[in-house]
Amino acid sequence: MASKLEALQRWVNEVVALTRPAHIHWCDGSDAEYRELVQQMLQTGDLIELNQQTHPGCYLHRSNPSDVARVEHLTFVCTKDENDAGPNNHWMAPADAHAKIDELFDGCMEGRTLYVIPYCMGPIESPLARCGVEITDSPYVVANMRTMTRMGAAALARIEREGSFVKGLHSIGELDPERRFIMHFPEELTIKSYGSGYGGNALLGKKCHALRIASWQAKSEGWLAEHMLIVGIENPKGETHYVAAAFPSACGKTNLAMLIPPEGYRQDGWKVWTVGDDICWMRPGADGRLYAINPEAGFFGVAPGTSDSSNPNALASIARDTIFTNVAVTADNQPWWEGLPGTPVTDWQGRPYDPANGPAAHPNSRFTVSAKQCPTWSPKAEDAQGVPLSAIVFGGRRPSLVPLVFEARDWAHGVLVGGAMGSETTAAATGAVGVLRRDSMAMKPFCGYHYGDYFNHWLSFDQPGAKLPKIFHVNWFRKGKDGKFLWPGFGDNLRVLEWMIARVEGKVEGEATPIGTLPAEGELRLDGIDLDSAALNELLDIDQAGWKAELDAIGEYLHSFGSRMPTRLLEEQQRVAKALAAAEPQREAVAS
Ligand code: GTP
Ligand code: SPV
Ligand code: MN
Repeated sequence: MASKLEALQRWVNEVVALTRPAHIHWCDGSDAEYRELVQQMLQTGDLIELNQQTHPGCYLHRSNPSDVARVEHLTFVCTKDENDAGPNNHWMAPADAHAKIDELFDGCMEGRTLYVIPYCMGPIESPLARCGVEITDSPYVVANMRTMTRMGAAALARIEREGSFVKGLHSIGELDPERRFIMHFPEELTIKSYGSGYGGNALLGKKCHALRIASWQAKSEGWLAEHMLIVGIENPKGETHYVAAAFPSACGKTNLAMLIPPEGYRQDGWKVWTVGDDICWMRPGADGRLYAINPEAGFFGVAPGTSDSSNPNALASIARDTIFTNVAVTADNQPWWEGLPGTPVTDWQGRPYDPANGPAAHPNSRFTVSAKQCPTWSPKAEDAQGVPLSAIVFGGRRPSLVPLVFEARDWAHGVLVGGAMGSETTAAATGAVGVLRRDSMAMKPFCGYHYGDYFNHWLSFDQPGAKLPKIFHVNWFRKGKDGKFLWPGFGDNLRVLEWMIARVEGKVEGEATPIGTLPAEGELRLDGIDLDSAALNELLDIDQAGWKAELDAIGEYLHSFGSRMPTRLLEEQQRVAKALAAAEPQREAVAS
């Protein structure tokens, strides 16, 4: 073995000594290897074959019912100094954390196969890409990592060239929630995850590496690792603007990344290109603009609600060669979830479907599919230099108060807007659903260090000569008095993106308000949708009293991060609060 791989070999040897597997397999990422894994999982019941006529190459995996989402209360950032992890993370001293989890790993792979998965996050030739190696005893994890990352021989070759990689050790253990931890050691570029086989807990290249560890690396190296989709919007002239958007888990990233333009837009020649649906790594280029890559190679998307009307691109992507996790099944063995036509006969736990047991598909059921199968997959997604960003968008589930869209007045205000983000919790993590919480930049569960330092790092990009993207905030989830969403959402979100791009190009004025710039009357293209002027008024309304209370709450939240909170951000909160206090009691309605 070549010298640069010695560190890898040494680590594998250590893990073998600790976990004592019966077999060791180095993954090469080949088709033959994948076929063999699938055959083996069909035999063990880890995978169930779906209807191969309607869904060739598609399989179903049923998780242990106690293991169906990320576990934020069992996820730790283990830095030498507790302050470096910040109040936004659970912390454990590195030595204690290693001791605690190594005890669980002791002998845990007896009788099992240990898989060594070399992977690359980002296009193999990209200077922005980073490599890792995951060791796991789960063939399901291997199969998913093969789709979600550039896994195998090419990644190993890059690791051999560079000599550095993130170490991720994973075992499903007993799948016992009492014996489950997801631990991060950013100073050691190491992850240890025990006791879960699910998504973000187990596919260590995704949230653990590409967000928690990468955000830490990005801070010292001058870039950003973010929980954002990346989408290209091509106008009828053939010009494409790239937009990155941070929405919390299960709040619409995959949907916006794969958006289908409304009828009138399609006729005019608008096109949408998918670059990424969950994670964005970005850094300033030589021209001062921010360039973004998607470190992933596949989609691990929310199944429920994915339909021909909401997201036809996703539906087309998952017609073949897809692993479904925790969905229901129809009488003729097709995958099924709430939002699809037809009826389920078997629920996500394999029981005969009974509505009394709740939804047929688990609300956090998912599909794993190669990004190449997406009809709108952007050719630029493989570009080693990434795509230049015109806009950054923040947004969450806000049933009230927050308007459909507003623009931050500058970068520092944009950092405040992202930092102040709030959203209702969803089924993507265990715990209560529908509870409003602050989720700065949609990174609450994923920022690998102190939020105060993180905001400071964001502010630091505002340098002389920087040509930074404009920052916006959106809310697709505002509800009317009847409890229904006011905005049609999905494809119609392009109407809002078009306005943002018009702002970027300086083609519309907007209307300045204390919280930011909103579309002025007539600036949102609304032909062909059923939206009455009362609904539009409500969507663009600014409730002064409500916003004053919101700014107070934001101030309190920022102060909760103590002395590491940049003064610049506190000043920005004060500026907006003062502007609100000075404003007229009620902003004029803008509807036509
Ligand atoms: P993660 O993969 O967990 O990070 O989620 P995500 O942000 O990619 O969310 P996704 O696009 O899968 O959407 C999650 C849920 O939000 C689905 O049930 C969608 O139907 C719903 N959703 C997405 N976009 C919209 C929208 O514009 N309006 C409304 N009302 N719902 C939406
Ligand atoms: C999320 O929860 O934000 C996801 C799914 O994208 S997971 O991979 O489980 O993190
Ligand atoms: Mn996500």
